[in-house]
Amino acid sequence: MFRKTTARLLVITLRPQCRGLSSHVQRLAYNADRPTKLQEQLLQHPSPVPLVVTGAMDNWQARNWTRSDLMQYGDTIVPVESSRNGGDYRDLHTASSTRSFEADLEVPLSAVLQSMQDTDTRQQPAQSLLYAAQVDLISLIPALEEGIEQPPLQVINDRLYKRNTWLGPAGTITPLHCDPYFNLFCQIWGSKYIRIYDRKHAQRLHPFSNPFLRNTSQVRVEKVDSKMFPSFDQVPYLECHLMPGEMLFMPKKFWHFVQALEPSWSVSYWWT
Ligand SMILES: O=C(O)CCC(=O)C(=O)O
Repeated sequence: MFRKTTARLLVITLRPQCRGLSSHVQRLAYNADRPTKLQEQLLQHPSPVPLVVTGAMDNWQARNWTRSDLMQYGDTIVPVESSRNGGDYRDLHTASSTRSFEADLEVPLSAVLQSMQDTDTRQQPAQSLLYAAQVDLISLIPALEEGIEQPPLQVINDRLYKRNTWLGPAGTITPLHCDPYFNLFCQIWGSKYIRIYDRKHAQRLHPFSNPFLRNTSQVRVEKVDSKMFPSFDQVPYLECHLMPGEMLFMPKKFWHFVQALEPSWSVSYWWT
């Protein structure tokens, strides 16, 4: 696989982990009168850089939908990742494999929506996090298309590789990894903390040598082991809190770490 509280609480716990050279991803306001300009702005540079685009999702009806609205599709079976105690997909491929992470489970969408509710109200903090990650939910539930607009980039029409949705509770973590695609990552509900490293720093991020995990870092960004990775905090990075209604453009092979700060729904478009 090419992968994977409230806002303030997590921001405080994340920041002290890494005192490296960090900057914020620059923000760009979308001009609805000149939609074709966006593609130029994102891709015109010989070396494109990450950018947050604001104002390009104002017409997405899905932003106004609630979890109860999605419950009408609650019987739809969706693949999920299930994690507890900070487990993630690396556990499937490493010797320290624990039962704190399971992939390829299938559950009704209602269970995911319920898990979002539980973590939101913190009624059952010990429960597993159910994350419908990297799923094309829109193909499973075509009615969702009504609330999700195709982003105004011709290149997505011409060279789309995969559309993914990411639906889950606060606290889901996608470990630091890179994908061989451009990515327009659109935030519908909730906010996410995203940290990005330039592809040129790949070797300083300690990728696994295991062929299944070569695109994934051994470093747990949320809890860096500074004895094992003493120079990790010297690697410069960009970061943002992606808010509902914002899109994040990421160039190919840029490394990224993603943590949901609130119950969250995102849609991403990967192209080659
Ligand atoms: O939102 C996430 O948890 C991960 C998203 C991601 O890694 C991607 O879009 O490539």
